[in-house]
Amino acid sequence: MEAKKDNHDEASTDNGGRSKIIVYHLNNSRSQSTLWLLVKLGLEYEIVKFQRTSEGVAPEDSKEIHPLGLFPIIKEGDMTLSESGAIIDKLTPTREGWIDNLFYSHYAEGTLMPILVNKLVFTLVPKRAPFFLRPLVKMIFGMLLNTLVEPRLKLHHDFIERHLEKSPSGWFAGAENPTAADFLMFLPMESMAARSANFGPKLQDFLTKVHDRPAYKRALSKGGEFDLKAFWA
Ligand SMILES: N[C@@H](CCC(=O)N[C@@H](CS)C(=O)NCC(=O)O)C(=O)O
Repeated sequence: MEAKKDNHDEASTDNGGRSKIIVYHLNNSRSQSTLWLLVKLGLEYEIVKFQRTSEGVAPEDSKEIHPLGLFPIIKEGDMTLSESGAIIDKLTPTREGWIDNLFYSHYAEGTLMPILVNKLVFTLVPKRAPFFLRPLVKMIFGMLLNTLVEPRLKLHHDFIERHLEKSPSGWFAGAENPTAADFLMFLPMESMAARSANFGPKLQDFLTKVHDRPAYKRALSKGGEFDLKAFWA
């Protein structure tokens, strides 16, 4: 078992009568956003840490927690829940009604992350191809990246930059404080920043604002290693 328990030691609330939350955390993963939300909400939680294998995937025993073994996962009483969007909806006490909040909450995992995952896979395939096939595989996947993935990413990058330019606060729903959309957009933003040399100023401001938040800093110290550049090296 690679899981490691780390009891929560933040100043905590009584959790409003709810059971203590267990958050299953994988290094360098989406569960960093869940940790940030938990710290921000001041809920009592316990972290159980999992470490990526040398292949970069979750260890097999994560499937004992949830059959898919994908992070984040939370457990509260009898309920075990995965999917970062579902977790954020479950934990966020008030649902802010803005259309932008709704749109960006779904857009993050439904549209943007699949493109970034494509980019990651297309980058990894040539590196993992048998040595003698590598030049050919690299050429084919390089072509797919340049024709299918990069133009799409550029379109999305510019779309997000234009949206954030209109937000008075720099958060996705234009609210004074981060809402569900910001917690869900955080990981795709980090992934884009990890690889892109041309990362727009508003996107960069968004990440800087997140990084400067005390709850985020505490969540980072709780979660440990979080460096998405490792994936793109
Ligand atoms: N759409 C899911 C994606 C979950 C997911 O793919 N999580 C990654 C970490 S960022 C994972 O657990 N990967 C481990 C693996 O593929 O073995 C969500 O938002 O929770």
